[in-house]
Amino acid sequence: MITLYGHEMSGNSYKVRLLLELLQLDYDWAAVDLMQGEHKSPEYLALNPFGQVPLLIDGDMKLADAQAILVYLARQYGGEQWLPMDAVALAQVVRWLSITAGEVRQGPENARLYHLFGATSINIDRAQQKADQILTQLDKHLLGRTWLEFQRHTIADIAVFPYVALAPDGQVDLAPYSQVLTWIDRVKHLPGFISMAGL
Ligand SMILES: N[C@@H](CCC(=O)N[C@@H](CS)C(=O)NCC(=O)O)C(=O)O
Repeated sequence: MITLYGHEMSGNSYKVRLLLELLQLDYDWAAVDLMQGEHKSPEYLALNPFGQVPLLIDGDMKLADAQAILVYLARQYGGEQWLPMDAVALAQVVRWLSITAGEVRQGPENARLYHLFGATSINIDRAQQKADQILTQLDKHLLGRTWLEFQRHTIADIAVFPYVALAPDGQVDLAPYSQVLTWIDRVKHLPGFISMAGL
């Protein structure tokens, strides 16, 4: 049995839920109350010493980090469609997982943390600038493409989608990025798609 520990407003938790749903897998959802600090409780830290969601347990396997979990689920239950193993193709997908944890986090994800959750330690001007940069690049990349790579959806799309689509929560306007908007709509029409607040 699969159990996903997460928070309903966490885009990182959501991207794992999204893939679980798209793969039509059964799983239990274990809500972790981030607002009450449950993720820093001794019980939760025993599961994930990083004190973060998401965390996935599948039988004896315990794995933290949204991108790592997407890789696991894709290979364990999804196969070539979601994560190809050819050296070049694999690297192309992993590039987007890296961009998600880098540029997307520094940009739209941090802007959302600032505006929606009051994370005032974030430099909002820098987050806005980073958001504009990555959205501009993404828009250019998507021109003439249906999905991020290979003209089919992979975990690259699932990893990048949440914090890009949630950018308006961080007062980042998506209107100038027409290719990005079209791609967001395409992801929302995948069979089995589930939404979250803000999408
Ligand atoms: N690298 C991790 C980051 C996870 C992460 O930042 N989770 C947030 C919620 S979206 C969290 O648990 N924040 C609480 C904290 O870091 O104390 C991933 O991609 O899953």
